Amino acid sequence: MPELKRVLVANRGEIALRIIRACHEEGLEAVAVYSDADRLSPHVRAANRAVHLGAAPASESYLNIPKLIAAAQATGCQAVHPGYGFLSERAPFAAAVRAAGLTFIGPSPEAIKAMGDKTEARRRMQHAGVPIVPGLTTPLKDAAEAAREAERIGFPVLFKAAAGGGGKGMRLVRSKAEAESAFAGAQSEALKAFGDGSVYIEKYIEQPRHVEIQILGDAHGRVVAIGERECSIQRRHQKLIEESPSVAVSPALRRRMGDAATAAAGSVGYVGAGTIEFLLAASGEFYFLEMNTRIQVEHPVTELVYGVDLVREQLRIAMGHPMRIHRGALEPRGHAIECRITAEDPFNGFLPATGVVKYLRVPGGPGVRWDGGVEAGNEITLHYDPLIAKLIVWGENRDAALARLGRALRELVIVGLPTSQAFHLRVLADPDFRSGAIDIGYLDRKGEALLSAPLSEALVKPVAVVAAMLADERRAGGQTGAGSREPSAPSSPWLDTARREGIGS
Ligand code: MV4
Repeated sequence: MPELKRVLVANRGEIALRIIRACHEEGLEAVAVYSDADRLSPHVRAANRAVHLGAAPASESYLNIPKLIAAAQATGCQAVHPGYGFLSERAPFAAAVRAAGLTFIGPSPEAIKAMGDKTEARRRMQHAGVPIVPGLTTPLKDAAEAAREAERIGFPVLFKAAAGGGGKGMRLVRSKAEAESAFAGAQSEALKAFGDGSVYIEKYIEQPRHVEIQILGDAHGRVVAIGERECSIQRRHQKLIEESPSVAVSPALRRRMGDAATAAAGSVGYVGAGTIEFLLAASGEFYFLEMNTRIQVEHPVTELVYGVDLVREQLRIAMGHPMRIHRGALEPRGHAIECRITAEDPFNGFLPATGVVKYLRVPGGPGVRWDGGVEAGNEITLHYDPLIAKLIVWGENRDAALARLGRALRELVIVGLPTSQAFHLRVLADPDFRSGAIDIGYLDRKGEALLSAPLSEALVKPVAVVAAMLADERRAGGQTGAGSREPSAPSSPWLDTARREGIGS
């Protein structure tokens, strides 16, 4: 049984802070790591100790395996938590951590590798009785075979990179005429992106939802499924909004998908937190897509609805504890929704934005959770992903959660750079989103229309946020004398504008 006292958190930003908090609640010390760009980041101060890794580029810092192992050893850590992204799904990292005599807080290198190879994953799922999308479970040999198989399976089909994930090296083919060149395109893109040009073929499922099942496996061979997350609101394979439960999943379907996910994880002897992604077709049929062998960005919606702390469970599982969570005791309660607040300009093609966060007012109150990794004064650069924070709300049902999300999004003020905030408000106002009539094509179809709605926030917003800032300043320190601490009822027309535009309070 590994004795755990101190954990190296091999990540940055909000997930590093999330893991440090879990360590502290579990009675463990946390050691942070940071790059030149993150000297002032909250995760550095939250940890018991912090180790500087090097320059801002990830190759010099958060992706540098020898530096991370050296940091863990120099600070007397017994374990390494990889978070998500960076090295979290690299089997060689998990193996290097083990070889250094440390515990990797996650699955075995073998499980990571098996699930990272998409055709091997499909073979294993087929063997475990998990439904997979019709198609092949081995790579195609050449363009002629690709065209033959496409005809046999029936159009439309998808060519996918075996080493892939995330949509790279993927080609949709609707007719025989396109098949050979699409196969070649997928091959060369896969080779460029992954150093492996292997491509396989699947039947294309039209307008499905992306529904994923959270699982936990312990070191004693037990696996439980902890409900689903609806993740269809995404743009170019980046999720923007996630929720649990999915409006499309009945209790009976939840049980079937949970059983499939449990079998999927069990088939690779999975230990730790993981996610089984499914496509849920309009027909109600579901198909295994991929397994993510890490804690995911959107894990909090599951935590709020199921009353579990997934990161603490990861730590306990790594310590060899048997799972405390039992299948029979897992019932969803209420509804949770997460919005990713990113440094991107939705009005400019979601162009990644840079700059200093000059002012940050975080929403609060009942049912609101803010998982952030940035505070006022921090600079957002292009070195890392654009996630500033996740705003997660809980309500007793979906309507209550939607109302709370609108309220919380209107409390949020970020000054200094464009963010996705205003876009979330527009999605939230959309009747299709509100009714749950969504699929993976939702933002492709609707994104533009949402942005060209009548408001001209691009002009109004700077004025509104300055007004909100001034109001905050006035409330915080601009008044003297007894009795003056009551918040004054703001009567400025600028604040009225700010309110109308959904900025400030
Ligand atoms: C599919 C599909 C439809 N049919 N496979 C996209 C990324 C990769 N992880 C798998 N993806 C898809 N695979 C079949 N057979 C549609 C997608 C897809 C998608 C899946 C989940 C979430 C968003 C998506 C956006 C576009 C396409």
